[in-house]
Amino acid sequence: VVSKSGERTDEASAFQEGKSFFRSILGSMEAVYLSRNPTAKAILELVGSVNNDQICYDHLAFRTFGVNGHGIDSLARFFLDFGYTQREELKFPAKKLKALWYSPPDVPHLDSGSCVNGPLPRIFISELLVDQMSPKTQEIVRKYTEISGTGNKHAALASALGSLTWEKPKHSEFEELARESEYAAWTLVNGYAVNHVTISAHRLKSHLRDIKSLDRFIEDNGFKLNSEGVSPDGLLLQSSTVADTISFQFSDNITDSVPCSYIEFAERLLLPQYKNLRENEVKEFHRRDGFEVGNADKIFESTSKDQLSRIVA
Ligand code: OOG
Ligand code: NI
Repeated sequence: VVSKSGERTDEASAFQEGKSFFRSILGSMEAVYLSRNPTAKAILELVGSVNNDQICYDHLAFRTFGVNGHGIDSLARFFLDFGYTQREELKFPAKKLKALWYSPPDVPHLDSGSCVNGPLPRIFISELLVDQMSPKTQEIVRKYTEISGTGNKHAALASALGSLTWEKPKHSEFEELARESEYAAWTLVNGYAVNHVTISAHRLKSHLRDIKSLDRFIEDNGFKLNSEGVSPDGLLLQSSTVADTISFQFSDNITDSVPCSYIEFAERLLLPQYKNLRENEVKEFHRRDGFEVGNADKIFESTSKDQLSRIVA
């Protein structure tokens, strides 16, 4: 197996043998996501059904608690082990969050795969800056990450199984976190589960390959979008649905609905220096890469109460 730079890599062969171990794990993470989020599942099926299209994932996203080794690094290790490269950091001071994104290894993929069997996705991992939270919130987050013990070393496994690495919290603890940070409350009940997958609009073959058409198609089919954003350079266009909710049984036997995951759409336009390429010459690296704080700031709110109540209302 030969990479773009022309060398033979072990890394590449780790992805070549049929359905690789790495892809199996991504597949388990995706299966958890699809089983808990009927909207995401329906949208993936719907978009894929137009001209029998293949879906490429632009990225998968995860949330973590940035405290005592339970933050971004706990999950990033898995992706780094399989050849991903750490890229830029994004800061969200008002939400007390930071994020890092990771680009996939340059491995050839068989053109026949869809979703986790398509081109490897970017990975976006964020963390709550726990030290900056109120004492009450810190106390709850520290309690559960301590209960987790060395669970942080098995973050990818937890994500693939759909298990929390800590015990279920009390309802009042969830509510307490939700008052200060929807992100914290989400992470307490969802742990390392996939927060969203993102459909790569420009890699669709149907007319949905521009995000405006895709957004309209999603809304015409009865789904609500939460946000639409364009990066300042105009080259990264993103939109997302409102998260599904799931019934969650708390440790004190109270059952309540909690936000689960949503689905996102991204269109990456050609970088200016490549805009005269013919369509069949265009590769992903000719397009705008990375993420954008302004877009992300709104996308984070896809799991927030205000958004969820919009669907119920
Ligand atoms: C992540 C929100 C940001 C993006 O693509 O910029 C994001 C989250 O909700 O955890 O997904
Ligand atoms: Ni995203």
